[in-house]
Amino acid sequence: LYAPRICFPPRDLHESHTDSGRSWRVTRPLFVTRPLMPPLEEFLPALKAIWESGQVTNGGAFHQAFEAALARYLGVPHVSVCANGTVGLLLALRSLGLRGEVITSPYSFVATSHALLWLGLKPVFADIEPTSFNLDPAAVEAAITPRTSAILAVHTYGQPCDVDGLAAVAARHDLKLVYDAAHAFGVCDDGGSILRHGDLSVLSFHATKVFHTFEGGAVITPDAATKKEIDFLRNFGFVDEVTVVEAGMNGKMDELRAAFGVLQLKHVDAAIEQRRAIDAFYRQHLEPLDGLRCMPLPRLARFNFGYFPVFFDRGGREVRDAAYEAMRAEGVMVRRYFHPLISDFPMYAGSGNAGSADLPVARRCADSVLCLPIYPEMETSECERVVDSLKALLA
Ligand code: T4K
Repeated sequence: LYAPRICFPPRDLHESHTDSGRSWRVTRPLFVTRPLMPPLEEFLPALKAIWESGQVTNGGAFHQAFEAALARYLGVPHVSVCANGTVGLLLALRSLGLRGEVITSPYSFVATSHALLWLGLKPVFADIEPTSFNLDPAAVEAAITPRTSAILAVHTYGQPCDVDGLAAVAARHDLKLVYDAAHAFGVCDDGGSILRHGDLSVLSFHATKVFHTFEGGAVITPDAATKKEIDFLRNFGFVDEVTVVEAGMNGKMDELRAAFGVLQLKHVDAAIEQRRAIDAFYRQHLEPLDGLRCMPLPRLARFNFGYFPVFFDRGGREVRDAAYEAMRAEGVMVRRYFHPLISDFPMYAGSGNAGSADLPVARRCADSVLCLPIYPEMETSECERVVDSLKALLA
């Protein structure tokens, strides 16, 4: 069912019985997302240039151009692009020289906390707020111990965290503050990009994101010196041919993906507008439904409409899971982002607050959430199919 759209039809189609049980209805599966793919012809000149130059990685012309264009687009001073969002998290956390415990969200993709484990840091989970799905600053403050060195917060579904609340907690306890902004490409509050908050922010450019480079990511840094540090870490710690100043890794982005990123920047605004229309369609038809709650639309200077989570507030996990199974059986490939909670995975058993009793809001969200398909090329008939499927379930 994950076959890409270009597959020969039989693998790309979903079949289900009609009421009679004798004939077949053939429909295309609706994935939770589809990557934004600009016209191939527009990418060919870049491919030709890469072929001709022979510079395919290690900070070539497209890499330079992408970093500059991205910083301009996002309205941030410095950007270091990298291999993927997970590597971006590793580079960012490592650059801060953290020790001991880091307070983070259990309601996220596993990469958030995995980055901490990879660096030998101990995740301590704190509960989230019920409407933003982001770390609750009061819960964060309650989880601080003498061993805490940082907060790793997530702008879940692109909704900004309580950045002032978290900054105040970090300042009171002298903690570093890093944002996993994997979902927050292009999101702006009244002061500009939300990526300016905290010590560092990290984007993901995975194929499933609003803006993608197949795989990719970026660390947003506040000044040139910090960018330099991230860039050393990204390239084995090399300053020049004979000077290595850090135990760096290979976290680089190659020329193909950088060139694709430059092209994507030209198309992403139109894609976000298409997403906005789908978001509005869903809200119009789903908000009146009894038993279902849409994520509140954040009041922001700019949002990216990357996800459309709905919550089954009545009946608990059984009701949500039944809806998940029923919709997928019809080819509506909803996802449960984020269930299970990260704190439920076995490698987090020794982490702080891993017991569900300490994380009631996160638990409730994980038990009730379904993320609906949303992507730029989604047609109105496909949105109707999702809405009809939900209405039938709730009737
Ligand atoms: N922090 C947060 C908060 C994150 O959400 C993520 C990643 C990260 C950090 C780490 O960033 P990266 O290191 O990944 O850059 C997906 C993504 O793999 C993952 O990047 C993302 N978060 C997470 C929320 O979702 P899956 O397991 O749901 O992916 P998958 O392959 O099931 O794809 C979902 C649907 O998208 C498919 O049903 C079909 C469609 N799809 C997917 C791919 C890969 C396509 O149409 N084409 C494709 O090439 O994790």
